[in-house]
Amino acid sequence: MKLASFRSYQRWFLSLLVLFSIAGATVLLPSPALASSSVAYVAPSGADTPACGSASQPCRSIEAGLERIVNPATGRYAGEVRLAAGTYTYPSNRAVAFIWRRGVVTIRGGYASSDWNTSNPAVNVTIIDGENVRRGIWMTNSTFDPAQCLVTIEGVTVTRGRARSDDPSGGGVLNDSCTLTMRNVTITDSVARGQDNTNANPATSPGSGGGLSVRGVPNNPVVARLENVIIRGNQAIGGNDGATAQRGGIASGGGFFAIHARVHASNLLVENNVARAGDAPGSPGVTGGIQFADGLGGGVFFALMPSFELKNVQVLNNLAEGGDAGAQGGLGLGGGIKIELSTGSITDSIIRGNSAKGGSGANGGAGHGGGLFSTGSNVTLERVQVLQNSVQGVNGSTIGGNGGGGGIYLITTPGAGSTLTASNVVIAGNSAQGGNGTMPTGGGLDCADTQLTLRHATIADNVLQGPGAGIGSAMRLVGTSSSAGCGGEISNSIIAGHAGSPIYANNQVKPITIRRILFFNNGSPNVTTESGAPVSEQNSFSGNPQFVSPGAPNFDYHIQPGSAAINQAIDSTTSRDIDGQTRPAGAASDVGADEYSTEIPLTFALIPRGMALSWQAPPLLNITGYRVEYSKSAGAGDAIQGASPVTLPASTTALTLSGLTRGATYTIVVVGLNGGNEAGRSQEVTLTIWQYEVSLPLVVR
Ligand SMILES: [Ca+2]
Ligand SMILES: [Ca+2]
Repeated sequence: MKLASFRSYQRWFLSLLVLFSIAGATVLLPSPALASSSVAYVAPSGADTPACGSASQPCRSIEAGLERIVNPATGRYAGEVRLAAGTYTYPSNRAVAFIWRRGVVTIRGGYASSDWNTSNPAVNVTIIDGENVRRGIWMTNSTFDPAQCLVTIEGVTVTRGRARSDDPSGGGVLNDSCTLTMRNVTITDSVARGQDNTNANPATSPGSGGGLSVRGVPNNPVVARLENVIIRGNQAIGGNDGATAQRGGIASGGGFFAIHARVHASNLLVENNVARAGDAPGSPGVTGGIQFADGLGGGVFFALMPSFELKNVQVLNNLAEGGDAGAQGGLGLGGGIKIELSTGSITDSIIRGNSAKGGSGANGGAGHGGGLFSTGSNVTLERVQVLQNSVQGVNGSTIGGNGGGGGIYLITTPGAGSTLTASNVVIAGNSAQGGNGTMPTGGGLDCADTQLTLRHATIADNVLQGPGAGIGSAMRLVGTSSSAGCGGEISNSIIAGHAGSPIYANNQVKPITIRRILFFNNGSPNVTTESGAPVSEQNSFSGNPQFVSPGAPNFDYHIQPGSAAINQAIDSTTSRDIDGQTRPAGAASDVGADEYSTEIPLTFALIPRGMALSWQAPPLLNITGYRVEYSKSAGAGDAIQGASPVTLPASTTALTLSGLTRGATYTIVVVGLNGGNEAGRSQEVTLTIWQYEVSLPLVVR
């Protein structure tokens, strides 16, 4: 069978090069001496006078505050701007806060004019408002050396930002080559929109990073650390082309765009963002035979990233949509996340409700990778749920677009490897819909030309929709040539609730082992292969996995005590499950993402003369309270919090034990109670309190 969906994925590269029309401030000054440091105060009640900036005489604008922290000897920033609650604007064509002098600068909101010492942004809401005409924050660094420019942004909400039309990237916040730390920040309702073209021009302006754009340069990647950041309701929009032109502009990263960057994000919410390519009504929609007007990464778009690390990230309800054209509708790729030529990991995260949709045209645009689209990248997923995402190839008057990889789509690009290594993942409730004349593929996962390692996965209730029958309702595994193919291992997993044969493999795949899978409530056979496909199905079995609450609205794929999955894994080397519970519990590991266990997952860290404990309630158990028990070495004292055991209500899942004896050893266990009875317990941990206090807590799992 012909697999028309593989057309020209390599063309992505062309789109990126045009992004580097960076208008950096080119002020030639001596290299920074980051010696002195100062604080400038800014409040809505202040005034931009020559003497402003003190706590008693705050400035009114962030711009004025920034100028007060410039070290006159170097011309560099060396200090901190504190913002009192309120809304900040600035009549500039650049940004409300334009950070261009390099050096070291912190902008921190959340203060009250009556208390400049404690930032509490939840109470003292501090808004940077671009008024739909300018960026909120723009950092630029003419040296492109991230070590020359260190920026911290804390405790602010950036809203209604607009990227400039000469560089439509980073509507809310744009960072070019500054080392960035962003903490307790919300970026919302901002837009990066490419310029419209009115004549034939293949360089129709793309829009990228509606909320946030982080750009390094080749061989000098920028570092961005995001903690407790919300990116919500932003848009990257490609410019429109006219009827005689070739195509609309590409859109990438509706919420968050990063290129040549090392991104470390924890507690990041990326929600309701849109990457929507430009339209070219009446036009081919194609340049050079390959370039479509594509929407790439509705929530997040990463390209050429040496590393990324996403932890506790939620990517929810984002949309990537191709542009409309007369002939060829654009592609929608990566409704939640699109990753290109990058290496990194996503852990303890949820990718849910995202959508990738083609644009309309005589040939309808295709949609691939509703939750995640990865090309030419090395990606690790650990404890990730990919739920309820969708792809949609749209109908066309000639032919519709393909729809593939409702949850995840994997492919490579010439010269690059592609791997996905995933364990303890749930891929459920995703859908792939194709346009007229096409077959939807890979309801949960579509793997092309990628080395796939999938262990302890639960793949359930994914669907194929469209006028044509689809293939691979759970997953499709294909090669596109004799030298490239999806290959690898799928093991100790559950595949359940799929119409039709759940797994399809064509005859150009690399060797694939499908080992020890619990198949339940799917069509048959378990695996459909083209003749000659090197696919080995081993030790399959069947039985009811007894999920707790599968499908909408709960998508709870924990297994119950009677599950057929329990203790059925063979040769598992995965040490924890999706809850962080230890594998194996009982006689052997369970297949699928969940290990049925009464263990209370416990995390702890030493602090001076004590330890900080936190734990999660295990699934299924009706916990009514906790008892923290500890024993101690001879001569050691009790914690200030009380002698063992310390009893706590069910709503409390953290405890700091302090006032412990230096050098003494304590052994701790957390017991979960149901009424008076033990329902579960943590593993025991034994810790020796520091004899000498050190500044950095050692975190041990
Ligand atoms: Ca077990
Ligand atoms: Ca579990």
